[in-house]
Amino acid sequence: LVITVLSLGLGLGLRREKHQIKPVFLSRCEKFSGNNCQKIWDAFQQAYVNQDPCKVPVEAYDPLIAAAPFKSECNRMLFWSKTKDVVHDFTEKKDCFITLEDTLLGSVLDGLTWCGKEGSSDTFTTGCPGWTDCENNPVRSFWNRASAAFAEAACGAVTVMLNGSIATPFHPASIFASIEVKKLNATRAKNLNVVLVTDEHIVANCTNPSLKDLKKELDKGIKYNCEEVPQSQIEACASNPMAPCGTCW
Ligand code: N1C
Repeated sequence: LVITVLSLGLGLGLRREKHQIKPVFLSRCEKFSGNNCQKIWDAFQQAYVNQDPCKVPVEAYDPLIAAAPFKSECNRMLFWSKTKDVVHDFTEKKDCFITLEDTLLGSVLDGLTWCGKEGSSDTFTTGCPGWTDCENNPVRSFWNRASAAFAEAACGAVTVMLNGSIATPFHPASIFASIEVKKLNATRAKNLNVVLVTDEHIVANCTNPSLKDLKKELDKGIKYNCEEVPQSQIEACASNPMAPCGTCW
């Protein structure tokens, strides 16, 4: 009996695991019209299937990015770091900005975990390396590659929401600092507007040393601006359908 229950449980577990991510990927993908989602799935899978899950380089996702490229939305692109919840509350309610999660690839893979295994053609969703377990894991390499491509497409005035409730709003280890800022190109991006989101406990303001570093790292020619904005003001503006985009801060 013990063996039967064990093998039944194992069998169910494995079967569930095998069939989890593809239907989620395809149904999320189908919400964007005019794409061949099966082709995009194939390009996704080839990046990590049958690979050691700690040896998936960022370039493995080049064919995926090519299959579903980001289009430039001048003056509307929004980056973030440690402000995901307030950012997506705002973008869900108001059609002012585009984040990576509003694009096909970003929305399809947001919140998912996946990896392959050497000698297997399956996609696994459990037992995968965590973000810091090894650098070249399939999830981390994807976000690094997608973030680079998204930032390369940025043009006009670019906005970033950073967190004023932490000591280092522009943290060197973040994707925003280590990848996106470096990909902003002055021939396309003209301004970087930092919205420093604050709550009752302001830990960092616009004079924060990490923001001086951000200003220094920008490609020459990109104009820098920083504004401290209470989170309550952003939430109130998001909830007011009459408020035009330019009036939230
Ligand atoms: O490391 P971060 O923030 O600075 O990354 C955020 C930055 C944004 O501007 C996005 O364009 O990089 C992009 N990005 C995502 O869109 C994204 N969606 C989900 C980066 N990471 C993303 N995730 C997950 O959030 C990812 O698995 C990683 O672990 C976090 C990074 O969030 P962060 O540290 O707040």
